[in-house]
Amino acid sequence: MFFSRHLLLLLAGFSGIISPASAHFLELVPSTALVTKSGESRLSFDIRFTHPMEGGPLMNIERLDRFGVQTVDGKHDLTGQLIVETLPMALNPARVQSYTADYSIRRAGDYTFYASPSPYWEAEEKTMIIHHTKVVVNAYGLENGWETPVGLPVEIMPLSRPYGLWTGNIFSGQVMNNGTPEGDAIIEIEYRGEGKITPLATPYITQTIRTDENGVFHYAMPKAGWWVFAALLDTGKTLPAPDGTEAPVEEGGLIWVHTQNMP
Ligand SMILES: [Cu+2]
Repeated sequence: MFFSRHLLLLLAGFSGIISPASAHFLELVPSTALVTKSGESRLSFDIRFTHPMEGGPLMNIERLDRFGVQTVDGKHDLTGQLIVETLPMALNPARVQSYTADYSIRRAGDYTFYASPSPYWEAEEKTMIIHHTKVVVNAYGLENGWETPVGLPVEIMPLSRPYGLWTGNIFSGQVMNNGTPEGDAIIEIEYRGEGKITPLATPYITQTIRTDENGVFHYAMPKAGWWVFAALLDTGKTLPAPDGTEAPVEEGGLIWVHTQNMP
């Protein structure tokens, strides 16, 4: 699907494997998956555009057009909380922007955080990429909203509650394209290995599954940690590329879920 220059450069290091199969994903990862005591209630987010399994390289996020939280009270804009983080980019003398943000949880309930970066020009694919991304943090066990859509242009609706999952659990979701189920969509799945896992071969880096005709998919997560599910759609939109020509837009709906080993 994807032919990523970043990946190829990375793989040149390990055994000359050439593969077209890996992608970048927007990471929206909170400091804790569940808030169970007040000491955990100050969340900090790392918002990065990267390859989660390999833990890099980073790609630039020019700006975040959307960053907020949805609770039982509605949506709250959090773009004022964003702090730009400028980090050196591997394999390139340029520096790239990522973001961090803090958010203090004061009440029990479900907190759905969401972010949409400005379109990213993927030169190798000649595509503009936009990843609408969300993650649900539950506080103090009150379940009141994880199943409520945020209303992102492309969005994965969790059919499994997206927190409190054990390692090995199946995660089920439904892909919505402007509120309508998207059948036969491609879902890419990646574990946030942060470069600590050496994949035996490139197909292990990104898993690919297809939804059924109702946009529904299922995947069993074999390891504890953070997993991303990305529905990547060609919605027929175009945007001007840096050279001014109209380029297709890959619009993604992403959800991050966390798994925990059973003690
Ligand atoms: Cu990349």
